Amino acid sequence: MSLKKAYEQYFKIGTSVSKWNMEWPQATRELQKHYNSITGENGMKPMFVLDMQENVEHPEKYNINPALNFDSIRSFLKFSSENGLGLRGHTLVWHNQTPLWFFKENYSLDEKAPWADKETMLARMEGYIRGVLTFVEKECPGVIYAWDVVNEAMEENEEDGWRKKSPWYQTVGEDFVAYAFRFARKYAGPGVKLFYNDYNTFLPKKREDICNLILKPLLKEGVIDGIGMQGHLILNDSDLKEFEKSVLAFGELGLEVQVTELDIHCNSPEEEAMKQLADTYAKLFGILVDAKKNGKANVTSVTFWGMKDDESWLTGFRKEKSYPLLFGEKYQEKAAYEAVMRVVQ
Ligand code: 9MR
Repeated sequence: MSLKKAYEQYFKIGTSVSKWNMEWPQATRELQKHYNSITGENGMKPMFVLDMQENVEHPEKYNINPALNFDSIRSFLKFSSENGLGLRGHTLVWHNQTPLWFFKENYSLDEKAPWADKETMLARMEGYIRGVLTFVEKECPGVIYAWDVVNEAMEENEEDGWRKKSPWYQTVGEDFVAYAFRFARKYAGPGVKLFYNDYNTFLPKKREDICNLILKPLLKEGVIDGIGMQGHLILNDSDLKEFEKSVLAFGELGLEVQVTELDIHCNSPEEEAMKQLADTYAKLFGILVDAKKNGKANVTSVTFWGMKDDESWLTGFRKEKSYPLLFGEKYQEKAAYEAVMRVVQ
């Protein structure tokens, strides 16, 4: 049995992958066995696609149509199509992992240089989205089934609404989100689903803000298909009742719901902690399966953020060793794996 087979009738099962994962035969075998979707953990973000040298050296030439380099994206497309995996595109418009010079007048490397004006930034945004979406459609049509068009436009602190420090917000204003989705709709291939993706989407105020400020206006324009609930949770801390409320609230809007970056931070590998982790995963998958089965939310994929514990970003981020996933260092199945399988068996 495997994850993707067990969940076949409910939703796709995915994982984030690094460029190294795609080069290791054992990782490839695991990917073929358990998953039918992958997300580039880093390699498809603007910092890997914007051609710094070209843009910075020839700003007059590229000022409103940035030079792009598709090598990294190409490797994900090739790997996905060779291994029969769907690919989630992550991500087009984000405040992070997009170089600061991209937002500056004449692509200046000087941190104190003025921002480019709104008109210029909208042209750059359209040029970027057009470039990426037309490339992937020409190179490997149909492989990318969903794009995180905008990532994390809401504030980290749930009280604050819009993430006002984002260079996108600074240069364009809050309608940067609507523009991004309009451009994505204009250039995306047929059937490609457009997502808004964010973390802590289970917090009540953040859920409300996302619904009112982002999802409803975009739905009205017909330019959005789904919401990505990242799902970076913390063991014994994140509230699964609230998580379920969000799944249902987003589902009720008629959007597809995808869990796009699932992991549950847990700082101990001891049996008791691993049992708690397993229980939490079982509850979470129970919520998702129930919502899908009973038509309460159209959950279409669930993606883990990492293939195995020792590769998780969380150890660096939390500054303590984390054991947040279903597989251990040698891809051995943990109690959490068994628990997730039991939900549907
Ligand atoms: O896992 C990614 C890590 O390797 C990068 O250093 C980090 C940089 O911000 O981004 C991580 O992935 C993030 C994802 O792209 C968006 N949501 C939050 C994820 C964890 O930070």
